[in-house]
Amino acid sequence: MINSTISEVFKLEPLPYPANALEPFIDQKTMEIHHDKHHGSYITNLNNAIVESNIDMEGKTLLHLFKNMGKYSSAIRNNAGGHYNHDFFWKQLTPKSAKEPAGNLAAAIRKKFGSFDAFKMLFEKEGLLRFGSGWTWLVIDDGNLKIGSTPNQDNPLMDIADFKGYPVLGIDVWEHAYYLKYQNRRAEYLSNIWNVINWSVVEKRFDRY
Ligand code: MN3
Repeated sequence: MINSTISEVFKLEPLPYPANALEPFIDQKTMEIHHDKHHGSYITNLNNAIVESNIDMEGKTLLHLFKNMGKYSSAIRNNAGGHYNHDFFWKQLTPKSAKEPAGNLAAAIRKKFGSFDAFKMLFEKEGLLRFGSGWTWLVIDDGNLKIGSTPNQDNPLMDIADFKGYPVLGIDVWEHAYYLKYQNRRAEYLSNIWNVINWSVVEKRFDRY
């Protein structure tokens, strides 16, 4: 049962590496503002919206909200998505990237897209096609790998998403993710992001599916 005296349902976890660890590909200032301010605000606003909407979160995860998102307000949609997506994003980045996937995921990518390079090209293209703010995803849907994108803070787990599936890789293409270093050059941000992907995290997501 929701207790209105509980002011924190969700909390901001620290980054799993120092804020400057992903330089030169993602700069320290961007990481600090993006994590502390943007992600922090999504969590504060989500906790407030849960109380205001009187949603019973006892024993429930964000997945419960995503499966029923059609019933909730845009504040819940934007901020629950914002919290989940950013948590997902930080955890799949690392300064010690293997630069390409291995194991089952590597084999599945080759089978579906022909090669890892062909996959990267399609993924970057999808990221450029997303007009305005949103996310680009690699998902598994019914056993198939698919590339797609969602607007704003939507994600493929939401019942109302126009692109659905189980996410294994998700890249933030909001300007706040790259503007300080790359300004309008989203293509350059996307081509550089491969230098900091934690493929072992992405592989584990794939293998868990
Ligand atoms: Mn963001």
